[in-house]
Amino acid sequence: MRRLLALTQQALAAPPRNPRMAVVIGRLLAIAFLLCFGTGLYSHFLQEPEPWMRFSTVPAQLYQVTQGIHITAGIACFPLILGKLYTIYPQLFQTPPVKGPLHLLERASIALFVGASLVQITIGLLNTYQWYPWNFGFRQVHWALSFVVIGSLAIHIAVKLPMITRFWTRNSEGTRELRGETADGETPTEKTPDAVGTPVGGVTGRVFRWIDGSPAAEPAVSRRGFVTAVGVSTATVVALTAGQSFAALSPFNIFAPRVKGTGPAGLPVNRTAKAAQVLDTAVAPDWSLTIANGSRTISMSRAELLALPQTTVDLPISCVEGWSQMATWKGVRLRDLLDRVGADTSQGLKLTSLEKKGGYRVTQMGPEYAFDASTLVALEVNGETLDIDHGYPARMIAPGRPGVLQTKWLSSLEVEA
Ligand SMILES: Nc1nc2c(c(=O)[nH]1)N[C@H]1C(S)=C(S)[C@@H](COP(=O)(O)O)O[C@H]1N2
Ligand SMILES: [Mo]
Repeated sequence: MRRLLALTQQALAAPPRNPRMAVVIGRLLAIAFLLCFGTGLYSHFLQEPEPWMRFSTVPAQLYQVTQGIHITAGIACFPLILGKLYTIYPQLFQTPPVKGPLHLLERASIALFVGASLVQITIGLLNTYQWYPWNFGFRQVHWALSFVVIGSLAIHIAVKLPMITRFWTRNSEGTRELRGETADGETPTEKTPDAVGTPVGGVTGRVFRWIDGSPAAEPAVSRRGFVTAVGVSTATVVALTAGQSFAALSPFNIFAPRVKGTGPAGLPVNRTAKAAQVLDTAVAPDWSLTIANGSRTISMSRAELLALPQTTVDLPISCVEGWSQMATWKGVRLRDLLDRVGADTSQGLKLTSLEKKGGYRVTQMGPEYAFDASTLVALEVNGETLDIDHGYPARMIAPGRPGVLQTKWLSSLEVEA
């Protein structure tokens, strides 16, 4: 058994499979994970704020940027994780498989880390295509898994810290040993494979031998070829998808599901009026928007809203799924309507849509958005009457908020006590 494991490890040896490469890719992955985690926390709390939380309404593109980073860094994790797994997977066959309780814990934490990360980025990617081939709530699972991923990442880094420091830079002790140098320029001593994670055959220039001592063919993958492959594939997936979030890359958006500039009024649609089952109610002649503050209630038709002073603002739709687009909105300042029912600037709002069912039929808006001068009950977009798919007869548009909270087909606004 031991011999079989050792043979397998030997057979899988290749120049990129060494601890220095594991550290180099590991660092990039850690950066990507932390970016995803930070921007993910922000996105989560925007959608499910604690009562005391207040958010910045400036710059209006804040969420567009944070969520664009979230999705783009998440996509970059695919080639990076595959590259990292490529460098380390011969170690799956290390002998003995388990050296003791601590070693078992270390290997279990890595298994958890790899498994959770792969599930996390996969469901995240499928979500950007609005494809849900599972029957659990995406948001809850993605949220819970993020703590498993970050927790096991912390354990992984702690356990590997000695190795990480040995291979941190090109001139770290371990890296130099890998190149066959020693710190004082003497002839290299025999490596201590256990301490560095068994770099079997992981040294350039070394003759590869089978376990019985016979020379083996040079591995087909050189270190440079490997770095190029990981680098190019990461750059490619980023370049071909980031255009959904970042306008400069828009012409190269090949794979991302949303294309800027398409849809009614040149703006993509996320949930259609048909899907939301508002085809009748949205065009009903007796539609009106109800605004209530305790017992003070007003009700306004679209014509009445159009007769009020109109404001024009440029604000983006920034979808949690990563796509975003700037648009020019025209409508009534929300705070003008709130003044009419005597709301004060410490009060938040409950928004209700005509939509029959769906997670975003009823949403909450904090006072920092409700009283911002650029938050509108929008009646037009890009110079046209709102299309029914963009929320006719009236929709909410506020700076810095996730697209899911830009409620379409408004029905009522209730000031919270
Ligand atoms: N009532 C309601 N409003 C909604 C949604 C919804 O499902 N129901 N989807 C939101 C989402 S996820 C986004 S990204 C934006 C998209 O706006 P658009 O379709 O006008 O581009 O609308 C939001 N408004
Ligand atoms: Mo969205």
